[in-house]
Amino acid sequence: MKRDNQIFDLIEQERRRQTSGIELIASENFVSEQVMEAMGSVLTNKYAEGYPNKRYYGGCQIVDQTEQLAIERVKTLFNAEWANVQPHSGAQANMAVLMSCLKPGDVFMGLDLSHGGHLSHGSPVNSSGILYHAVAYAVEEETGIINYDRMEEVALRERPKLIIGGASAYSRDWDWKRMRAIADKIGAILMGDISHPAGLIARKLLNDPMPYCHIVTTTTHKTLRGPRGGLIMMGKDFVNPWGLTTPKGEPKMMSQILDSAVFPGIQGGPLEHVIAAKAVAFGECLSDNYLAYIKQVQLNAQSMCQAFLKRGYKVISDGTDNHLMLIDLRTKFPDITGKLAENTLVKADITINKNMVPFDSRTPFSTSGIRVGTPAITSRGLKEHEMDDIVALIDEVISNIEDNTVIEKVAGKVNEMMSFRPLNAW
Ligand code: DSN
Repeated sequence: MKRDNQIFDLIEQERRRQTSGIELIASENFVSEQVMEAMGSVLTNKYAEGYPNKRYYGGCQIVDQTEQLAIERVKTLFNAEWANVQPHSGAQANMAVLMSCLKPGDVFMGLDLSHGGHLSHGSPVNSSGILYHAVAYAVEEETGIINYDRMEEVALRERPKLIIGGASAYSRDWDWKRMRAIADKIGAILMGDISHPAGLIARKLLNDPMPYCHIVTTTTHKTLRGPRGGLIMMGKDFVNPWGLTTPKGEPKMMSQILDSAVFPGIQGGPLEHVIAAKAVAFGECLSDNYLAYIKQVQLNAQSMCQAFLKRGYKVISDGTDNHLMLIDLRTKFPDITGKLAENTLVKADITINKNMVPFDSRTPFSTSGIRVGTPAITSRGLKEHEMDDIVALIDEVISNIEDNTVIEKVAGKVNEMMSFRPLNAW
């Protein structure tokens, strides 16, 4: 077969873009060579609908082993009793949990999207908000931090059947114990979506949701530094609270309901090449080397946060516990939108994303904020003393938003800074 130069030339251009720039999108990362190798392997050729040793296709004896290894490794990593590693994404994992715990029209509660929540936690344009009745809790305007007393008030008033903790743009740790107490008061299921800080949680740098949440979901490609994908876990499996029984009349375990929701509920054949890459990533996450990496991610975020504060930027909640921070540009640059900042920084080879800030006066398409995270630059080998240099470059661009000469000069510095760094230096 003739090589598809059109596509491979574009892939090479993307490799160069990733290599020469400073990547600060909080949800992105650079995987290791072996994660990439597993993803690009012959496992992509295999159909394996079903679960290990219960498949609808022959020839699954090898992929049964890779999938089982992924399950065992992630259970060890998070101290979970049960895991399903098949969800194609975090949104799919969340969809499967909602389908398992709710009927169409049922009430559930998540963090307001404009306060840092996720599309799949009840946005009106996502299946979570279309099929179910979503209500929201929020952060406090003065502090930018979740007020759990207010959360409890919303829960007691709205009586959601499911409560979701977790966010896409929230820099503080979660009080899972308090959330479980709120859920227990109204007989709700508590789900923790730890997609963003999963790596910090796995290595005990943040509060552990596993003892408190009934169900935990995550993506595998953010701080976990694995392939793009999702998974569902339970610290402890439990009998479903709705009286559902198996064909033999035995009470159904929650694990059976969740497995059926993933397949055949919302997905067909699992991506066994991606599952093998997840297994490789989980193995890496268990290593001392990853522990050093994820500690550095947190240290870099704290250092970057200080660098923004020092230059007069408003950081929501005035700090960070995890790998990201949300900057409200209005304090320093009232006329510059997140969209303009994002587009201009891209010209300087610095990638961030525009983001709504709590109580934003602008729309999600323009926004008053930017979200910045350290997992990807930490993978490139950058250390805490280099965070100030990066923030200085960001500040130079935003302070000279219409000056192409300055922007080009910054791009040159960025390219020089990144020129000798591999994508994954660990
Ligand atoms: N969770 C989003 C992000 O944080 O970028 C993607 O869905």
